Amino acid sequence: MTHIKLPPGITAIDAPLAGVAVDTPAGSGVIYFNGAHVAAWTPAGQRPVLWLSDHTALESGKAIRGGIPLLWPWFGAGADEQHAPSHGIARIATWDLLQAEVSPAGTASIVLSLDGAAVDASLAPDLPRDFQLRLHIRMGTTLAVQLVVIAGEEELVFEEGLHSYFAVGDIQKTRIEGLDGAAFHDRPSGSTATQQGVITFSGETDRIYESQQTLRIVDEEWNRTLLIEKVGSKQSVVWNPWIDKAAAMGDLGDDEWREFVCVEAVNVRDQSITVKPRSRHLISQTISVE
Ligand code: TA6
Repeated sequence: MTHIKLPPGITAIDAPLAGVAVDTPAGSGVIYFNGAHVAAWTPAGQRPVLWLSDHTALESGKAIRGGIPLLWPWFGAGADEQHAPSHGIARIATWDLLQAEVSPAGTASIVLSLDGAAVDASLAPDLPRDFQLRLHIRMGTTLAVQLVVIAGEEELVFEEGLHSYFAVGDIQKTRIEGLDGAAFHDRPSGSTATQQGVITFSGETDRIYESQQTLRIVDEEWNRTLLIEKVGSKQSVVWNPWIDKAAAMGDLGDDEWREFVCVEAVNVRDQSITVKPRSRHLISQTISVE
């Protein structure tokens, strides 16, 4: 449970996981302390913007399928493809609630923290223990999520990302704008290429784009456009598992591939981040409905 006084509009929850629920005139959402996981966000008058699988685990120490998983300190299985758990330890650690406020306009500002000393050393044995992570969340008519990585006495080298799952009416009637001309690494084939025009979806799509651009998710089915802005991120990942990969994932319904697209702000592989002792790095994503 939380130990700080919560303002009207933010309430403590303890099931299915400990966390806080936001419900103000500007919007609503849920943040779990497991992974500092923003699991839901719905701006006032809109459909839900973040997607969450009906089949996700919601257990302490387990990854959550949907919302905004944090990727840190490695992406996937890491550059050497030898690391576990997938996408690192931040998403399965229990974070502390540092701050919870609501503005007169109804925007909830919430800060969560993770102290390196509190992380199971066996999960990342070569990680210095004196790092600190902070997640700053501003949830209202827009959603801003900022991950701050603070090095202690030792230099930190890491991959990172905000692995956001966006709800769409039908992935087959959805396109991503803003990556035309961007180089990308296609993970299923291992090849590299340059994006021609908008991204549409007709099969498994798992690509790391070299791009700092603002992106748009244009959802024809729901007649909605999501604006995805970012700071401190040199790459964007676009992912949809499609049919076969969805069927092989235990925490994803066989037909749920139709309902979401991941557009992720990341710094991975040759864009990994090095933070000098007692310095910090910030990466953020701001989401709005146009
Ligand atoms: O960001 C895309 C990706 O790396 C995909 O390859 C897929 O593995 C996805 O992340 C989900 O990863 P997870 O560890 O959450 O199952």
